[in-house]
Amino acid sequence: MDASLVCEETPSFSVFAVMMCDDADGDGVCDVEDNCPGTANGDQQDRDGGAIGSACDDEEETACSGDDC
Ligand SMILES: [Ca+2]
Ligand SMILES: [Ca+2]
Ligand SMILES: [Ca+2]
Repeated sequence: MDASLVCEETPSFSVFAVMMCDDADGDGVCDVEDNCPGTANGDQQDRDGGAIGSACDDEEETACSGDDC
């Protein structure tokens, strides 16, 4: 009788009761929606609109941004 997987325990997800998604940087924005998954930027600011948040957009620092060019 093969019972190797019959009694597989289901782990409790109570720890994730508040955080319903992965949020690596803990800024309250889910990784899948976070434009800077590794940098806390709750405002999700993206000055150049390049889909990468200003907080972690290296190119944004050097890129000329519109009106002030
Ligand atoms: Ca986040
Ligand atoms: Ca973030
Ligand atoms: Ca950007």
